[in-house]
Amino acid sequence: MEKKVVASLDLTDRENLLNLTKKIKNEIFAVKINWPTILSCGVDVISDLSQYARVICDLKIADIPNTNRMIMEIIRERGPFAVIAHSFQGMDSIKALMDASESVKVIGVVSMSNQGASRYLNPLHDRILNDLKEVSVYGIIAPGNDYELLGEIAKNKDGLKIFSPGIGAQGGSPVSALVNGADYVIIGRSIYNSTEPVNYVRTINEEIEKISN
Ligand code: BMP
Repeated sequence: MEKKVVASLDLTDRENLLNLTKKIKNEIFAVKINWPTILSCGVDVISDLSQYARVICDLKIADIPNTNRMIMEIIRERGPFAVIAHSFQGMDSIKALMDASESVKVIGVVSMSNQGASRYLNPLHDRILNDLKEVSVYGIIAPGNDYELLGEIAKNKDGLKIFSPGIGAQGGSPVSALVNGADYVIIGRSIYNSTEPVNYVRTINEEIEKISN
């Protein structure tokens, strides 16, 4: 069965990050890295990690089309699987990323898992999702700790892949997120702060296999 866990390895030490990636790579769909990792380890950490696993660069890119294109050109040379972009800034910016992406997939943020997102971003989820479907991104971000919102988004996702953070440290459960429509669950601290990260992910994979049968 295809693995459903995306390990959000928000580590700032390159050796720790590479070691954990090597240990965990067969148990996960992808590794996600964010600004703390890229700012600490340098942009080439993307190509270093890509030797072992699919890499999702969570840069939440949110700029004008020309700047988005420049960012994508720098990232794509390092061979990641996907890049996460914000969507609220408009589809011209998303299209610029996609035009420059070559084989890199674009994942757009539809709604977020933090509490403050309920004020500005999350009420717009319908409009953002419809626009992202029109430009045919590969995937979207929707919260794995708000099952009602996740379910609403999932109903309308058509062919897009839903990646859901907010699992573990932020209260969501991997199984509940998948049952409510996530295609992949993004899990960070609960994995990399675990004393036995590989066993921890194996246990989650076993729980997921049970609901898939
Ligand atoms: P953790 O499982 O440790 O809470 O990490 C979640 C990861 O997903 C972090 O990298 C965070 O920046 C990211 N994320 C999130 O938590 N909520 C969102 O709505 C979108 C995210 O990208």
